[in-house]
Amino acid sequence: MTIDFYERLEQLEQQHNEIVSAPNEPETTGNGVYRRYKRPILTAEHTPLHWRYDLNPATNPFLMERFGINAVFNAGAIKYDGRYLLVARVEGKDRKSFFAVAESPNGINNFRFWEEPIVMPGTDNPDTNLYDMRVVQHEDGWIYGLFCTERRDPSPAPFDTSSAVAQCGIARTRDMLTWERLPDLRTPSPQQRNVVLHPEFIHGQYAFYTRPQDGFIQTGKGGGIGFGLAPDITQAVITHETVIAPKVYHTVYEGKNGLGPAPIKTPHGWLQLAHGVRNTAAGLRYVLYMFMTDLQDVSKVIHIPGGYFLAPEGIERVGDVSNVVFSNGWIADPDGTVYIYYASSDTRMHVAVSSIAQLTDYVINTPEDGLTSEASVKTILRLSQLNRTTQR
Ligand code: M1P
Repeated sequence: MTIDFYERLEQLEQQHNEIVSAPNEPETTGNGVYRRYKRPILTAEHTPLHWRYDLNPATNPFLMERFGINAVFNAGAIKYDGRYLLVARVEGKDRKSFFAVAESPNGINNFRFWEEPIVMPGTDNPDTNLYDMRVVQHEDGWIYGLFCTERRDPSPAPFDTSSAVAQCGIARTRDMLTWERLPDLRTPSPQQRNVVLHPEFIHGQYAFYTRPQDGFIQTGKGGGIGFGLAPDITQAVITHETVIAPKVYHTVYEGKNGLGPAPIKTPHGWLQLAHGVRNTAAGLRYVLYMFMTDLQDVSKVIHIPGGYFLAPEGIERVGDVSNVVFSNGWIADPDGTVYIYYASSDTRMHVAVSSIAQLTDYVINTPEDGLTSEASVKTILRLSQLNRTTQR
């Protein structure tokens, strides 16, 4: 079989261009808290053709894919130089993830990947897999990327090829292009994922939200959101880790509870976005929920609405790991608009748009989870009673 190399190349380029320049529209009504945008904003198809194809007709006469991309998800986010940047987790068909920056002029569409993925320097203990970067502009002047570094567990029997150890990798940059790798965070916990750096010094120290776990999959006695301080980020060691938001029976964070992006400061407190996990007959279900921590004591939860903030819907429910939404990036603009970037089913990225005012209202005024069916009914009765007496 012969193909017309240049005709196929033109088709591929046209298709790619249509995907990255597609318009995006918000859903019509929304829930009053945020509005989802209809199209996914980053997918495997958004990745540049020159990452995937050898574009030389002499060495690739069939113009076949040489390096397949499986998914683009779990992106960190930052507004840099007036541009909306996502540091996406790009996963090859070989299962390995890496980081790559995609940029948009408006935060909701036209996300284009930069020329090359990020070259993340290693440590003495080589990483097998890197993923889920939280990007934060710290008041020390650096932009930090905290991410999960996964390595094979050295302890199990040789035939066990799936046990892994997850730890928090730390890197920093000033230009989003070149990254300096620092030693991994050390904590009292055997495993860490979903570690987030607080943007401000706390008592003159670097403050970390952690997610201690006993095993790679099994949370054991961990699995909630922890907090700890480290005096030096170049040798970050947390000696005292306390759980500030635990897993709670019969809530959306019954199975696991992990922080999403770095918090956003408001006059009322720090807005926090997190993911909660529970087990079902169909497997784990990941949803997003929110809470607020105190301005003076950033480890103190002062408001926590009941239930989920955002759960997978429609196409979001299907993918490599179905029934999952996950967020590790959001951007607050000076006018108060908040762009919430979330991934669905470990496959693609989406955006939902809200504002500081809406999110603050949501977090402060949504009733807490009463933890029983009876309490839920009482909440509805209170609301219903109020509505009967309210003039419209
Ligand atoms: O597959 C769902 C998510 O599972 C892990 O998250 P957590 O540590 O909270 O269970 C991560 O691998 C994450 O990347 C993934 O989206």
